[in-house]
Amino acid sequence: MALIQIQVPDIGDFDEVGVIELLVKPGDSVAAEQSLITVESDKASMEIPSSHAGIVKALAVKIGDKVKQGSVIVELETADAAASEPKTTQAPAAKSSAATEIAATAPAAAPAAAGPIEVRVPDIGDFKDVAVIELLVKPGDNIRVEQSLFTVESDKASMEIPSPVAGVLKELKVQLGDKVNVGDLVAVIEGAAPAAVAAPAAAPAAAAPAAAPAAAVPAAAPAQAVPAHNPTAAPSGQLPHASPSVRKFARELGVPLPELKGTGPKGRITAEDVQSFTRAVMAGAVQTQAQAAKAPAGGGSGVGLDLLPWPKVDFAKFGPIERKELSRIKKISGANLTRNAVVIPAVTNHDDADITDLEAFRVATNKENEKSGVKVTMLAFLIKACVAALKKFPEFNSSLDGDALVYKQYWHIGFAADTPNGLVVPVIKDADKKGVLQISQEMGELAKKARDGKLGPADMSGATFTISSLGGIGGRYFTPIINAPEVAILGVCRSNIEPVWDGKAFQPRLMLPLSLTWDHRVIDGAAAARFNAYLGQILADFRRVLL
Ligand code: CAO
Repeated sequence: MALIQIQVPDIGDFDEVGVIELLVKPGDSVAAEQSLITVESDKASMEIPSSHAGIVKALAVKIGDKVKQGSVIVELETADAAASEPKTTQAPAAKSSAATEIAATAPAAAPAAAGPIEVRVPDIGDFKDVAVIELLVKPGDNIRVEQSLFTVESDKASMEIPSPVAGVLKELKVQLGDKVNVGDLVAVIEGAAPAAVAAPAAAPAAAAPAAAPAAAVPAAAPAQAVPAHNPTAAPSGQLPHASPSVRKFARELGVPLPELKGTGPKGRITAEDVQSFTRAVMAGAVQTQAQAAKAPAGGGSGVGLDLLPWPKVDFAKFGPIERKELSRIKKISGANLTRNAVVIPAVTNHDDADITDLEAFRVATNKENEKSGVKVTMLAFLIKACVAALKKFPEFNSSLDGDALVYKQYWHIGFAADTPNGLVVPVIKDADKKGVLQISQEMGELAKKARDGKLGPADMSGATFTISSLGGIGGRYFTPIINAPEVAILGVCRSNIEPVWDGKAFQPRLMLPLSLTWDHRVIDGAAAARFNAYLGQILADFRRVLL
């Protein structure tokens, strides 16, 4: 074991930057390269990663502190047995230095002559292919020296690319989503007359969080920020004050950050702000500017849920607490689940299927196939049975698109998989064309990939119907939430031997509890009851799949 001190690496010409977010706390185990804190200047916010893996012993900074190169931020206990004396080490510079270099280098390239001037991406350190996430100016705008032209973002830092010269923007050569690298031509500026070209300023001084990105867009060119960022709810001309990870989270959910009021220090927008805004929009309590623009004249129905604010409780008043960030998967799936729960008029039908014979067949098949290494699971039979029911009741395999229903001619079945980081839904594609053995094998592979965090977007997209099985764990019935834009989901719990009346006597039968949740805008109760009944018949006698 060794105790090391992680210091702020070289952050270029920034004297001091404000700590705006603590991403770890004492007792946390961190991986090498895991972000420890977020710092912010007026042009960039960046996460400072750990140089080593280990356990956080102490945080040497708190929110609002100013740090600079060499400031100790964290004391880390590493597994390294070599050193017993505390030693210091700088966090890897590559993750955080780019932002400062951009701010420092671009203005340094300032030419003083009039005429078209090509602006190129300055040295952005080790970053490659950073994405353009915000355009801050448009052709025709008058640009001042050091005025930010656009924002780029990596997974650890977001940074604004400033203009090295003053003049009129003739051409912006990048679009949202473009990836840029050092040296790329990004803009052409018609330089002002030499007298008017301001001398290149030194690298922007680090600013207090209060003056963070909000102050980065000069007042002279306020509404030239991205139009979508110009709602009445946010002060015009201000960029939302949020860390890169929060910006990314908001973008993934389609949340317009400028419309949020930050509750973090100095009005910074936190991940929780993004979540509660999403919840409020989904509940109809709040409208985004885009929604308001689309609403028919005279407004909507006028029956928003008018929810009370989320209760704010100081839990620590009542006993010891520990605060843990939600995993990335939970943050994303939470917002999706909330939308689906709030928007869809969902109803759940519960039923039981007699799987006595099917289970006997499954056990026998597994005995026969013992050597093959593939275990046939009940879930694989359920997938096959659901495909048969979806074919008989096609509206369960559809999606709503405005006033139309899209019937899919393919049967891709998603299954909920529990992983240490949260719930994911891998998809068995073309389940109608596959046998139970192949489905079992694919499911095993996908479930392993899910647990290892290796599922790609292709593994999780395209489902037409989802099954959520808690059969291996327990329970009787539950009410699964539909995975929009699908219109139904089947929840399955643990089978039990139950007494079933056969007309003469009670017989012990293995009964599987089914919970089918369906979208009442597409499906009605009778169809749902028929779907469950048909599914039950197939599971009771699997030969029906062939009919
Ligand atoms: N009734 C009784 N036993 C069942 C059963 C059922 N309905 N379904 C599975 N089992 C048994 C299996 O036979 C197996 O027993 P053996 O080990 O003795 O053979 C055991 O339970 C474990 O099954 P499994 O989990 O390996 O396989 P699975 O096909 O049931 O599930 C998977 C695979 C990936 C779906 C599962 O691991 C999982 O993640 N389940 C949780 C899904 C979830 O969280 N849903 C909730 C979503 S809403 O929040």
